[in-house]
Amino acid sequence: DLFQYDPERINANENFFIRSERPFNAETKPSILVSSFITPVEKFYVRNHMHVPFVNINEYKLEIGNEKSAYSLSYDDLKDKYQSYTITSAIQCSGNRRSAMNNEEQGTVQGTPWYVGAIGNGTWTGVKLRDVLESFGFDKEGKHVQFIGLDCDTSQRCYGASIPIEKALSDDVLIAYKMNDEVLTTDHGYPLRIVVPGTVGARSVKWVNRIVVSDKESDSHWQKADYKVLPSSIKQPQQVDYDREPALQEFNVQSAICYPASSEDGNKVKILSIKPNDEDIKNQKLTIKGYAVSGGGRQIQNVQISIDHGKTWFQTELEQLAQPYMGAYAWTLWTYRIPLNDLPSKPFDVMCRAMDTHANSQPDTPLGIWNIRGVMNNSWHKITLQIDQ
Ligand code: MTE
Ligand code: MO
Repeated sequence: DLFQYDPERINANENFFIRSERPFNAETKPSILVSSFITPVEKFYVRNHMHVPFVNINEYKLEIGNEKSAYSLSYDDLKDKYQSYTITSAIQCSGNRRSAMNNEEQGTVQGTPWYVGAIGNGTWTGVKLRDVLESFGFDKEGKHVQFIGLDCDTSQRCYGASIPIEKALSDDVLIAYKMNDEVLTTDHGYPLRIVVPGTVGARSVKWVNRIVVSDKESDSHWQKADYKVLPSSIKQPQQVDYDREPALQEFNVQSAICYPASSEDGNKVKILSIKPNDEDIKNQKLTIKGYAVSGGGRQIQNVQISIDHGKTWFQTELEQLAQPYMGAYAWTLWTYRIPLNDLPSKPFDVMCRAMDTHANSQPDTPLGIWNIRGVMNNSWHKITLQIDQ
């Protein structure tokens, strides 16, 4: 049983909408996402393609090399011999919000039907990939750095991904051993995981076993034939010349409404009936909350909401960290309070959209960005509310 080392997941149904048990795929419920700036470990979404691998920490060695030579580091070596750094960064699956890409005109997309919760914001402590590569002299060769996980199927195909050498040698890519100041949990990659901030989650390889500097990208399925935005004309992934399509790296600008939210799976809720809470009644305002984030370290400049399908927009209040230029990897949380008197008595739509500091904004519908794998959906997020007075 390959799954025998999957952990017990306490309160999983309280924290997550579970998309599959084996492998375990679970997204954080929206109201939990906005209840703290740092997503608690046990509430952070989990995206596993296979089982959780068993690791004997006394025998574990991280291999670092190229096609010709390899060195290895034990868990303690890695922690003792290199300086440690902590960064705050969101990790977002490129399939986040995939389910909203399904539409009648263009069809149903393929993959795990995530609502808005395949994202979390954590602090990551580890050593810089660059420092490790430099220490073995691997900083002046190769075009890509590949990461190979310990999770392998019965034909020894292991999870893997790669990033361009420029990103790998940047200041920001970590080989992490802590998440939110705790030792990594097995679901999030114990003992070591790669964290590639600002880049789609698929490149932040968990349970990393080998790091390979190469002229080639990873030849794993998840680099070569998945996590690509295919042309919208492609309705069957088998029809594609995958080598022509680039592997996703940085993600795009994204935002979502997370509160109010239903306790039911957001994918299934057509109209969300709510009663304003005591505080809202006292203030005569309805509180709306959500998150926003952009890729590549671009900071969020503003998040706006509309209740008239985009004719007028209200500026929300942002909670964000002061972060360096092109180093804004943490997400932004936002809040807006709409006067209760301004709200229609019939069901109405609330939409949000974010803009980053490079004026990248979100498309109003998924029509222009539809792709069969349903990745990178960043169209305006919409919920339909009915206020019960
Ligand atoms: N690394 C390994 N070894 N195996 C995996 O299945 N899933 C990837 C990435 N790293 C994966 C992996 C994907 S697609 C995502 S979105 C992130 O891990 C999810 O990280 P999390 O489970 O810690 O939230
Ligand atoms: Mo992912």
